[in-house]
Amino acid sequence: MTSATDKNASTVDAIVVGAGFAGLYMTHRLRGLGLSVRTIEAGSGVGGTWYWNRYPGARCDTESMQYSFSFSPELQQEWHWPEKFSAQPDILKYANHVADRFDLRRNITFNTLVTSAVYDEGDDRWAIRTNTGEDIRARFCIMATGCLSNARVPDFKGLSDFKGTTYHTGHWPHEGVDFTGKRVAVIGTGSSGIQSIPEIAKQAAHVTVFQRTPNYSIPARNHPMTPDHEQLWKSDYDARREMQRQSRTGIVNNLNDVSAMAVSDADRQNQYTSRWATGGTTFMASFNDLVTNKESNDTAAEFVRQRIAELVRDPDVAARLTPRDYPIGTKRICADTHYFETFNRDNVTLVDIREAPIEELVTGGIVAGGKTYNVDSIVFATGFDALTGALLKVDIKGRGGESLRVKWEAGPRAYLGLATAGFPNLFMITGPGSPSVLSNMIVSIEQHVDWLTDCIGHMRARQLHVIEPTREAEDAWVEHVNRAANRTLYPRAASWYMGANIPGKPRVFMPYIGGVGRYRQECADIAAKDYEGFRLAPSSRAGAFQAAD
Ligand code: FAD
Ligand code: N01
Repeated sequence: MTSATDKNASTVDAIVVGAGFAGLYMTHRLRGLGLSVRTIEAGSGVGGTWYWNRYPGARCDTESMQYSFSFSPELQQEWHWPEKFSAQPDILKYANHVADRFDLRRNITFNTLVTSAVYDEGDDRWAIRTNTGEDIRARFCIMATGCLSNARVPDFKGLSDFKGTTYHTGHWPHEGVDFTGKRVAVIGTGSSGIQSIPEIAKQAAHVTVFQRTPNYSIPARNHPMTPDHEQLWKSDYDARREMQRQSRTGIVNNLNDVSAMAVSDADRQNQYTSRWATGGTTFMASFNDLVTNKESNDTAAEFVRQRIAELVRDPDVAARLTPRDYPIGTKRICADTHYFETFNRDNVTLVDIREAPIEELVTGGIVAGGKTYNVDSIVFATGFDALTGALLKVDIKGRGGESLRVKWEAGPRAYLGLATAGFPNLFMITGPGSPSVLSNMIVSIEQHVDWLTDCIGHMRARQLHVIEPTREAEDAWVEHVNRAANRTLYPRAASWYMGANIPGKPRVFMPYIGGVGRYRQECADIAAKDYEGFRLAPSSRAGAFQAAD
């Protein structure tokens, strides 16, 4: 019999890959079911995103009162967030607190990468291998590997020729970086670039920003948590959490539930002005059709363009920083602290690499548009192989040795974004085909983990040991996800949602845009109909679930 506390057990009921928020909560719930669990984490600590992304300025842009676990009433009452949008060190502190408070570390093996997972049909178990040479067998394999965990440095010509220091925002050194007196290049102007550039510019001698696509960004207007705001949430947490769960994005954002075209010009302008003044990405909740109606979207985009023109002194620089060729919100909207104003500083230069493409890296810097920019350090704020990258890094083989990489060659296919046909008892938390990155991810993580816990509990009660979606159900879900995406403006942008940031990656809109509340209901309905679309079967062996102590 395997003990739930035994980190060294080589056969367990469930293996959880990853110890970010998803892996932590999954471990907690599976242990609560009495299953034996091993959680394997590549990093040396918990927290996932918040363990790896330690770049200057890193913070959440979902309000902390909402970007936090709801599963424990005590936890949410006890915890104090210092700011409206908390910084990375505070979110990491929270993840560590959760791990300690619920005694999760005893299940976690750190500094270990899962390299392969192969389904053994003779035994209905997954055979998992790690980079430390360990083999673990598990009934369930739960991939809590993260949607934005596979950091990517583009394959620039001459990459290894550069002799200065290089950093990726998603792999920032734990000891921090001192840029004092340094000439720094930042490549990339997504959320990570937009957060880090103002902070790096405060310290460095000079910052050269290499921008391929300008981004829409809303001032975060972050501030210390006020006792009133904290109390407002804590005195009403149950109801507010329920609102989050039933909402479209997992965020209570006071959605103005009317079309931007249904109001007068003055009312529309007032709505945008007021949201801009409040700050944050809930700007996109100004009207209910900003991501579905191009005419409405144009009004919001134009409002932001006008603000950029006001914030940036040099009109040429302002023009280059102004997004024009994709609808606002169809690449992940950003929230910033003095991003556009940073380009008014004497020590910041913008290089538009659409006009002057990066040709190569050389010993002393970057050559773009025929000009050499000499720098001491390069910061790659170039993003992630999102949604599928971390999953496909693991060599996953299902029934008949089918490879997940091969199955997903033309894009990910998963039923509910939770499981994929041919790969029994393999689950993905916030996988492609679920709301995941289009939502407050902690809400989506909790929903997936709770659903899975109920599902595994249901199986155990009925002595069922194998669950797998049917190809028909999966095809229908993928079709549903695609139809939902095509009703929106999202496919019009070359975004990482579409896989467009990775050369050769199939262009498929990966997350499910149906909305957090609707998706929750769809998952609940499927469970209520005896897990419609899944095939559940008893194992060939008896007594397959192991009791934990
Ligand atoms: P992760 O936190 O990515 O954790 C996955 C873990 O799995 C990692 O620790 C990784 O090391 C480990 N892992 C992966 N593969 C393997 C393997 N093969 N073997 C062993 N271990 C493995 N979301 C929001 O909703 N609101 C926000 O404001 C917000 N801000 C963000 C800011 C930044 C800078 C970034 C990068 C993302 C942000 N996100 C935000 C998204 C964020 O990723 C999620 O909110 C959430 O933290 C994801 O948790 P997770 O556990 O699913 O994945
Ligand atoms: O990555 P990104 P990120 N040559 O992919 C550019 C979350 N997050 O790390 O747009 C030159 O968004 C690329 O250009 P383009 C959030 O979900 C949240 O910033 O592809 N440039 C782009 O400008 C976010 O969306 C927060 O043309 C290249 C940039 O690099 C997600 O994580 C903070 C290039 C990459 O932007 C990812 O954000 C941070 C190349 N070859 C992250 N390749 C919050 O505030 C890429 N680029 C909540």
